[in-house]
Amino acid sequence: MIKSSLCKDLNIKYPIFQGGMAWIADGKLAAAVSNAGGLGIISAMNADSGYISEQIDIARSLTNEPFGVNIMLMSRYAGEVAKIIAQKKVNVVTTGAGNPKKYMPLFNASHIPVIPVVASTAMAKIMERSGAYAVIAEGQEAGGHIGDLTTMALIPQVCDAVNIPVIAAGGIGDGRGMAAALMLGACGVQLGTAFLVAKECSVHPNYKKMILKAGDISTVATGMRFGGNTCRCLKNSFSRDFIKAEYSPDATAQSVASHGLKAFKNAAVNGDVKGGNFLAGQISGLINHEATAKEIIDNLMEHTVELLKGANKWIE
Ligand code: TUI
Repeated sequence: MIKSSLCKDLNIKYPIFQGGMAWIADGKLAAAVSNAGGLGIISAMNADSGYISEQIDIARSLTNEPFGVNIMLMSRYAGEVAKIIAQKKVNVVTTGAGNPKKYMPLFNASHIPVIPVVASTAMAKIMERSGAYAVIAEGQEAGGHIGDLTTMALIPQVCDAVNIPVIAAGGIGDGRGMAAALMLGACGVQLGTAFLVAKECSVHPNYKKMILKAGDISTVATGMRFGGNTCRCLKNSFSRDFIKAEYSPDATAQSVASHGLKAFKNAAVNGDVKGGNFLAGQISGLINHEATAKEIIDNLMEHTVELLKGANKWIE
């Protein structure tokens, strides 16, 4: 068993979070991860509070364990979603793609721990000052919206910068990644891509097939030219056209910002192999078979413990 303050504070068995993947992480997947001892997370992506309310009810009907909701801060519904989360007393809130400062008083008053995703030490310190319970420090190996630093460089620097728990994300796909993250100073991990192929994940089967087929160099980051909207996804004709459009002389930051949005849903819901934007992390090449959320978590824990127990093989 791994000892982590997260387990006691959040009432979870293992310090493993499932990432709030847009159009993918629903109430059914979150409940399966929570039932397996991790922290399942429902993605609020660009949906309104009605959808989130429904997904919270679905998760509650499938598990008695704690779970969270991820608010995507660029969404125009972020405010109404925050209110529903507070009303329904969801156990944990994570946030992504921005600064959640204006929602912190609401969650602090409702005693809901807030765990923002950060991509820099500066943002981690701002979040600590705003009353965040912990931060998820996410490196650019992750799928979806990403910052500039790698997990290897980001985690120890964030751990030195703040006195709240740090959860590592980005590039973690198995026990080796989890053990390394703990060695870098994190007290838990968040995995997205690895849970995308969970049997309980309702994403379109074409999405799962593409992850299972992917290798080490199958992902690319779009939106790098203007910054602020960089997204990692699988290479396909959508990503090639995106990068071509991005680097065309008449491209602007605005034209690039809105380019990929509709295509997330097209990938996750319709499985449109050519026109979809298949968000995925660099560890896609490590994911080779479908398994239940419980199998994924048990395997992860078993290998992490085995590696950490064997770590003194390096000491003479
Ligand atoms: O949020 C994610 N990944 C996502 S969200 C998403 S849906 C989407 N919809 C519209 C536009 C963009 C995305 C697809 N993938 N990951 C968490 C994450 N947050 N990664 C990096 C960050 C981040 C980056 C900068 C958090 C804070 C931040 O601070 C910027 C600031 O405000 O200074």
